[in-house]
Amino acid sequence: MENLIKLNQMNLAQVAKKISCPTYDRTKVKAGIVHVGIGGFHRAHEAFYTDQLLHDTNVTDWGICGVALLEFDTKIYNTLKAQDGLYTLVIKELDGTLTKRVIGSIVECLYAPENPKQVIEKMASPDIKIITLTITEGGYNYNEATEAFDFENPQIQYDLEHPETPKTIFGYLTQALKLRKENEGSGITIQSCDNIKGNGDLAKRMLLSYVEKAEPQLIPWINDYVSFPNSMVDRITPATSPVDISNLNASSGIDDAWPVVCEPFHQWVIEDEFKTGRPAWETVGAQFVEDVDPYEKMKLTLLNAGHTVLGILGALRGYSTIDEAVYNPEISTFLKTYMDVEVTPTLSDLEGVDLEKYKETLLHRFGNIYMKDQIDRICSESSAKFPIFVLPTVNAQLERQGSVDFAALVVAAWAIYSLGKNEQGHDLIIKDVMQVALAEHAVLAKENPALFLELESVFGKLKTSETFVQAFTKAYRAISENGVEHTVIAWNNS
Ligand code: CS2
Repeated sequence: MENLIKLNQMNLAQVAKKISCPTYDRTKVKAGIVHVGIGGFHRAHEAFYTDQLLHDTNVTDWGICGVALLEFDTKIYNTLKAQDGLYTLVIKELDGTLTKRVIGSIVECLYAPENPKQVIEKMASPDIKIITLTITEGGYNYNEATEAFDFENPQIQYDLEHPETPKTIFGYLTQALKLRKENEGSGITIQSCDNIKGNGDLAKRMLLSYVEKAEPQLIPWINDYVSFPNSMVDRITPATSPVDISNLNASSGIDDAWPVVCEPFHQWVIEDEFKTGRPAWETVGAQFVEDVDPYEKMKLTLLNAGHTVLGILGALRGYSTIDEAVYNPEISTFLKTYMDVEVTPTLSDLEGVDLEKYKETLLHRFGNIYMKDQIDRICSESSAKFPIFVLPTVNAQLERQGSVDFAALVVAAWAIYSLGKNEQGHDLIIKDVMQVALAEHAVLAKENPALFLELESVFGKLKTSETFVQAFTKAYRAISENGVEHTVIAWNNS
């Protein structure tokens, strides 16, 4: 692979002879957005939309400064930094064609663990009008059991004691907003891009809880000068595999150490609540609406929950990618029935969205055989995902006395999954901050399945619902005795 051209700003003209590249002058673009969390999802989505905007409109003040907040992000930071923020987006079309484009909207990169001050100052800088966040569902530090901010998190305690060298997003935002206020700076927008219902509202609530303890005098300023629009962000983005990297580089002749792969579908629905201006993202396909709730609810309970259903059942069954699970006819019938019988009735009051069409599109998206979306990715951090993706449907169904049998089967499958072996007896790679507690409860559940539901920070008060406990116990026993596939068949035919 000797003649590959290294992807970076200096080589861009040469790279452009091989692959579609930014045609705008990146050196003139300055950052107006700080984005925290520069993983694949951001780079397939917001950075993609923003690149298109820079390309189509020649604006120069809406570049992105990407921040790696965690030590875990060291590798991605080093890679992006070495490539001057450039990377290739590889879109895996439904017919197997690959659409490749170098994205140029990330014009700066910062690494917070090395230089927290620089990140705080950047967030407080007058050039920055928006801070966007992709910090994962668990990153909001919300405790399902107490329904409040989790002050017991040792990292939060650390931030309270070391305000100038924080580790969490809450410590950073507090210091940055404090500095902004001291500098008599303009207001700012904090925009969550995570898969959470009311993601802006939650970001605000959690931040204010922290600020109340850390810098209470800042609260009135935040209320007046900071907005937190809700948004719904959608594009399936598997983890980039070594094969994706070598295929791209061999076919294009460039050396990109970390391209991003994704599906063709993309959607971004945002509430238009920006304190000090925003990019005209609508010119490149984003939708600005008054109320994002219907879109969010639909996406979280159908797409993300659909992933969880396929992921957990598929993992136990021994599959490694989502398309394998969706092409098992019994599992896909199960998913369709779950969506029609248990989710759809809870969405009956949604206005402005076409549920039937959405469900149909979803099955095509899940079935994209070129994506090879990893079941390990989908099942990771399930303890943060179930409460957002699946349990709201369960609670709404219990309230309206509708069926919860399909959801209960998925939760039961998760309890068995948490024992750490699939049905072929192979180890499962479980990546979850609650892994130890999950494993302990999974063992207890072998004697008495309902004990799995004792994990209150995940299930809240669900264990007090007799209907759910019964459905869950029945499903747990059925899977333990007959395996996932037979149980799914039995449920499909019930
Ligand atoms: C997935 C999401 O992590 C998950 O469980 O459901 O990452 C999903 O691929 C994206 O939300 C798609 O927009």
